[in-house]
Amino acid sequence: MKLYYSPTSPYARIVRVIARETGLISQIEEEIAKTRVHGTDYFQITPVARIPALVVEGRLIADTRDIAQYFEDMSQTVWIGDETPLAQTYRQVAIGLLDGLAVWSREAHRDQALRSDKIKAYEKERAETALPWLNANSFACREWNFSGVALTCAFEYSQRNALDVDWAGLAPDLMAWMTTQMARPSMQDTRAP
Ligand SMILES: N[C@@H](CCC(=O)N[C@@H](CS)C(=O)NCC(=O)O)C(=O)O
Repeated sequence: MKLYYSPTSPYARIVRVIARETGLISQIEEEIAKTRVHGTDYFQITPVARIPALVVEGRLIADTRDIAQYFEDMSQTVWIGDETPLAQTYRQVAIGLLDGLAVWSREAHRDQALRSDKIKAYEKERAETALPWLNANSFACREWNFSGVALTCAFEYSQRNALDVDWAGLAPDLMAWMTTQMARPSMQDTRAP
């Protein structure tokens, strides 16, 4: 199977980490996809040209969560599993936080004249609201599962893109836990250069 990614995408990193943790990486060819370029050949792989995308025997899986679910099924390990209602909400908030950070980063990297302070401020508010919630609920959900991987990737992504969020102040317990996860070989192996 072939996994399309970009070295800086936090979404791709989630499934690249899980691929390594499960050992499935030995069956996966990873290829850097050319996104956000007019006329890119990548549209022939996936009609929405987003990463990550996994192609297995001609079948396209074009969503992070669904790729993780596929890896779970293939490896008989649990990354999403049968979630409790709280664990499900936790995952949704974790990914919602990451979605907001991605918008914020994209905004921050646009041409200076096009950047919107309003959008950046709103995304900062979203992150600053999500983090205390994630911290408060982490007693039940702090696990090296899909949400845990997503949050750790989201943290490193926000650091790399210099997004001004006080993770340690807003989510101290979560931060302490993530710090130990960042040392995992799967995280080191997928860290953006
Ligand atoms: N909902 C998608 C989001 C993936 C996503 O937004 N990926 C970004 C990279 S971080 C992307 O492909 N961007 C290229 C583009 O927007 O054209 C998922 O969960 O897989």
